[in-house]
Amino acid sequence: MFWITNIKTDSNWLSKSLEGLRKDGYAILEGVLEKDFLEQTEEAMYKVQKKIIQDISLDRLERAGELGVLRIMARYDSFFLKYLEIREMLEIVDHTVSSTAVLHLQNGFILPSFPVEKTPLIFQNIFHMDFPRYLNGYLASINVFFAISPFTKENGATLFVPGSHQKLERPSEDYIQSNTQYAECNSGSLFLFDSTLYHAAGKNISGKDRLSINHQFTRSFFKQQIDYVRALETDVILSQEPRTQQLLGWYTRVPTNLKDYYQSPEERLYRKGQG
Ligand SMILES: O=C(O)CCC(=O)C(=O)O
Ligand SMILES: [Fe+2]
Repeated sequence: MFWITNIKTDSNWLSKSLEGLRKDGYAILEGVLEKDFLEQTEEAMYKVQKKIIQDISLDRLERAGELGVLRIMARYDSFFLKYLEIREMLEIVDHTVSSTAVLHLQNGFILPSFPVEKTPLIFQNIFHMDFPRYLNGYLASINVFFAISPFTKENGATLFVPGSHQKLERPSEDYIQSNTQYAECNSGSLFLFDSTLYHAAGKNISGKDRLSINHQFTRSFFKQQIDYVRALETDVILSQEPRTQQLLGWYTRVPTNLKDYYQSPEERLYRKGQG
């Protein structure tokens, strides 16, 4: 069974995706993002890419051995915080890592095209888990990956191994080779997966960039990869929806002094029930 459905035509999209996630470690939902939102995203991603290159330099980015990864995009353009308001994504988060979950990371990808057989082998395109810990089947982390470009075999649609999630051992290379699937889908789709699922970027040989945005959400007591509360301006965080603040880690801050520690419950930096 290939778990793919369209939220516009399937009123059972949520239960189906949760079933896919549990049984095979993934589900694909089409029809989540509208055309104008996709266009805004594309424009904003290229602008952020320029700013990151200015900030960090191409040389340093190349030395990091990544392919078109845009980290902390929201620091360069708060437009990307709008993703944290997408209803379908929030419903999925609520039903998996809970309504108190935090954003572990939000990364954009402008995956470049290479001539056939010329794609460098790096972390992104070697099979891996994004949450490399097996906790006796406990679901600690999920990924929500948006296809901003259509995802095709030619442009490097994410590859994944169905059923490889929540396993103590890495599957053999033979098993990976013979069971790999492509997350082929229309632009505006969401590829949901258990972060212990083995996956990798495909090879883009289409001649055009493949754009996408990955989100990883964890239970609130895992450390974020990026401390978004410190990465973003406080004003920007305070002007967000309470749920966005929650996801950014506003209610899971760690006190540094006794005044903060002894705050009244509603003013505390770390709120009760963050489990
Ligand atoms: O770009 C993709 O399709 C996957 C990238 C990935 O898995 C990662 O960067 O962790
Ligand atoms: Fe990954």
